[in-house]
Amino acid sequence: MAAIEKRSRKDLQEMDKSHHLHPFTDHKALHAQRSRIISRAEGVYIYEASGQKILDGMSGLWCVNAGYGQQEIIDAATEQMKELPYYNSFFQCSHPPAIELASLLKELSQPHLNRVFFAGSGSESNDTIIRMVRTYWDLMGQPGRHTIISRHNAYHGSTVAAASLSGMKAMHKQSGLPIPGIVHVDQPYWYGSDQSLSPDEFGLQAARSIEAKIKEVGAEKVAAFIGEPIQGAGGVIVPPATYWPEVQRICDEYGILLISDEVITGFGRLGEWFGADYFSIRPDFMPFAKGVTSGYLPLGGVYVSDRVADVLIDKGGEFFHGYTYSGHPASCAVALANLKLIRREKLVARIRDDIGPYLQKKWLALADHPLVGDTRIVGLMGAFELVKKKSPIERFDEKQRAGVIFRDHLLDAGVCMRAVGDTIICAPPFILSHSEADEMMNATWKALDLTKVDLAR
Ligand code: PXG
Repeated sequence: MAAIEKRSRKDLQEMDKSHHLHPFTDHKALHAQRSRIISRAEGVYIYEASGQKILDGMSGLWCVNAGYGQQEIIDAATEQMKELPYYNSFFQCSHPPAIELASLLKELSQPHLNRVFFAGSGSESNDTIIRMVRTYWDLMGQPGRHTIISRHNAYHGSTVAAASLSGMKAMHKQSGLPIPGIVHVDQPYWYGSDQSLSPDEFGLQAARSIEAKIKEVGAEKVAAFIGEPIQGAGGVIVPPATYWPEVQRICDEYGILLISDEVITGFGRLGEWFGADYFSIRPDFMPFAKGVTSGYLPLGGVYVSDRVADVLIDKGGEFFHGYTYSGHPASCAVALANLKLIRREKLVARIRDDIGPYLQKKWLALADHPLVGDTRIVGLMGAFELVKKKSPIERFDEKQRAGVIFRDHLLDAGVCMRAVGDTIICAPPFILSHSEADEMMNATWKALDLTKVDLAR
């Protein structure tokens, strides 16, 4: 018997409304409209239960990098579930998929990142890092070093600890976050600044806000700095070229651990295997999730540098931390199939040399539209900002909901992107063809024109 019953769209919406609480959702608003029911997907397209075909410009939630319907990933899950659907890696046990995956992950990353710890999600991975960072400094005889510096408007997840690392005001306001020992500094968002500095000067200034915070807190109390190479959920904030080298210098100078959150940028999205490679930084930790399995099953994890792992292993004794699903066999088998596919098909180089530059040219040309203020894109991770006036910049009133109007027109035109306020963000699957990129951009121009008409009313 099928596990999922065949039901009408209307019935599904009714049941959804009655019993299902959604993540990051205003339920009253949702119930007034009803949910979109996504019932199947293939390639770069998702299908709504009404039959509408939608080009998925967000790869699900920044994760379905290999695209939908990849048979070898599906087969890997099926085979592994038959062989060993679950076993743990506590209590001196291990299993082939986790072992194989840890070894493959090592091959893909920088030489000093030799070990991984598995989790179930990006949020869990960042929780793990907080535990490891603080344990590391305790073992180093510096138990006062527990403060972690993050950035305003960062997103590092939604558990109590990961939401504390995140720099989202609205999240902090609910439930009394951040927890103690986590502080925030400026984000490297040049377009959102008063633009009195050049991007390069601004990048240095943003990095030096970390140094100022270290001095304010006291260097002997600061354990680590965490940042997304390019901020994703915050609106695809691409830092000026001067930013990351200066952050690396500061971390080195004060002996602070550097955490590069690769949950979105990991496994190829920027046209390099990791954001740390793209920006030439040398992190002590890299949390990952999403693209490691292309979202086919949940899996997260943490790359741990030799600097930290050697101390934890040699001096740490038992590390009292782990998850039931750390290194879940089916998830690891799916990750192996997914990463082997991405490597065999050379999809990362394809982003760097082919579809990335192809999309970039068209994406940057959006700046010619009267509503588009800033355009930015690296690899297959792009954003543009809707503005009322370009120079000097005048933004739309929040109540006009320009971003939402655009997003809805775009959806009607058969393409899905996300609106973060009036910033429109896009992260399509790595298999996007040239003609699918054209389709995406044609719909974008059409939706921009319709948005302009609406906003002029
Ligand atoms: N770090 C980063 C950089 C992320 O983008 C997480 C950690 C947390 O991962 P999990 O697997 O716990 O969700 C994320 C997640 C959005 C959106 O609206 C972004 C994420 C999750 C949900 C929504 O852009 N990123």
